[in-house]
Amino acid sequence: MNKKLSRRQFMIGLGAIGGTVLAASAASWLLRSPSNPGGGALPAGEGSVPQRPAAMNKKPNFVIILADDLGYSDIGCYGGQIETPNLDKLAAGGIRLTQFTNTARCSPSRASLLTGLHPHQAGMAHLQGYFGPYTQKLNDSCVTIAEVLKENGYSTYMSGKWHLGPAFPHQRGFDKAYHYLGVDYYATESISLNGVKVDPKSISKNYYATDDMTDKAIGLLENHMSATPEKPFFLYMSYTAPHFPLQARDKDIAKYKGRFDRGWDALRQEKFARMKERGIIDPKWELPSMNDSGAGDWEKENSKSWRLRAMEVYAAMVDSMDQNIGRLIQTLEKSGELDNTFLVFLSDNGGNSEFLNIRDTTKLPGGPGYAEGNGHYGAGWATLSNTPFRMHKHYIHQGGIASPFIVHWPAGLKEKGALRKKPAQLTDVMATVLEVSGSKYPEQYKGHKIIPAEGTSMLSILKNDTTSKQYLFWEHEGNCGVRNNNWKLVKFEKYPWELYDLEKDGTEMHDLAGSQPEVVKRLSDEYEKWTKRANVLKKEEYMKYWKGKNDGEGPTGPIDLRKIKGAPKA
Ligand SMILES: [Ca+2]
Repeated sequence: MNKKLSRRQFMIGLGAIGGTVLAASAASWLLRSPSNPGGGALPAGEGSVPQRPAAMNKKPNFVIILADDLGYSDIGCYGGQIETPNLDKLAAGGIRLTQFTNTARCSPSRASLLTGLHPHQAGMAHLQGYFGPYTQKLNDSCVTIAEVLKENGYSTYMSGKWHLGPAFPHQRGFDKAYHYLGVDYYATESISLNGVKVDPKSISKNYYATDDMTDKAIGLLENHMSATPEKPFFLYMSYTAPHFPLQARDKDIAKYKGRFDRGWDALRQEKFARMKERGIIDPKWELPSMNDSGAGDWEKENSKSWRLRAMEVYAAMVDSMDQNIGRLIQTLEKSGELDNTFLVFLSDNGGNSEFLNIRDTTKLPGGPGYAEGNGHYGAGWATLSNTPFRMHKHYIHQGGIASPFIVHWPAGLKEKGALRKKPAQLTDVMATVLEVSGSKYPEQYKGHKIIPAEGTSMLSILKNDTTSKQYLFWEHEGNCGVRNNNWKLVKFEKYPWELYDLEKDGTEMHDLAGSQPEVVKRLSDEYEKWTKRANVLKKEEYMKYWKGKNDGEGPTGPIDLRKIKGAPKA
């Protein structure tokens, strides 16, 4: 396959026959900007998307769009500075949750999202690999949303990041899955379709991972509408953006030149005020200091130009993802399926403060994003991403686990643009999918007994902001937490429990553990019961299996808590 193929020829070569390419120029979902006059990232194609005949099955489709390392308030409709018109439009036509939480890290969050279990129950409490009973893959005691929906008559597709070890997605319920193993946004060597490597030579020279993942997803949807339009579908669109390395297209980076020049302190204050004005957060809440998240003051930052470039590239990565989401939504709209699609957008963990891995911080590599990969944007910008919350990816304080959560489903949710304040977590997505689709969750699957689903359907939250959910639980790397109504008990590994009243103090600034011992006891007892039920090991228990070294994905969190001003001493 040395000959360069068009995208259509390429898709046919991979078995996605019958698809047509969407005309990007006609897109109502591609809102244009001065720096992006064409609106779309890729050339326009020909034709239209086939539509499902009206008399056919009307079960809702599902599309879950997952961002990687995106903070709670990066996107426009959560008060952020980054332009995300397509996500904003979904929010304006749908519902936003303000108290949705993930599991603080890539693999655990993905495991919980897809299985409806806590990650420990699915074998994926840590990143893939490493830790004895925390296996290197989803275990046989869980089922994925794809497996459940496939058993209930759905076609199931995926494009993007998996990060759940073997078995790969086509072995866990996906009919067709483009699986991206790499993290480099310009490397074409690590894409497979249903486990078969895609020839890098067949991939466009204009390749950028976020665009290509979307292309592949659009191809899968177009093929579905041609080949099996009578069936409902599930698409898991799992972006790597804006996870490091910081790499984006020049035109997208140029758009953000100068946008962050005033630094994270001033921009965070402004965002905080905007979030209050828009009702995303409570006016009573206070803004923690940057030091509460291990970050320094902008004025004392001595690599400002490098930092600014990093944030401009990060913003461009999010902007690019939004443009691509626009193309995906346009495909759904043209096929006539958008209204009947239960579409979710969320992030797998909070903004990431892991250490910078660039030796010479005075160097600003040119070209598309950074020439030398693995750059991070650092704790200062991560704290801006997670405004108004404390801490970042890895941690169970709100900055680590708070996620944007947009649901767009015009056929089932009549209210438009509303905010919902009741708390929910990743396990609740499976429960919601089961209720919305009328699907049965199996007691057994392929001869294995399956752990009962953990979640509570979010449909009542989405419709009228009521919930029957009593407790929410989290654990990652020894950091842990439990929430019951307004009370949240949370701790850093090895440190004492902290107690917060999240209604009055949603940013976790006033620890009430000393004055409310009975609440601490009740919640900590529930937490201990949960750890036994959900196979949650203490860190010293799973660390005895540790044979590797700390390569940034090891067992040690990214910030030495002793360096955090005000942090309790061990
Ligand atoms: Ca992540």
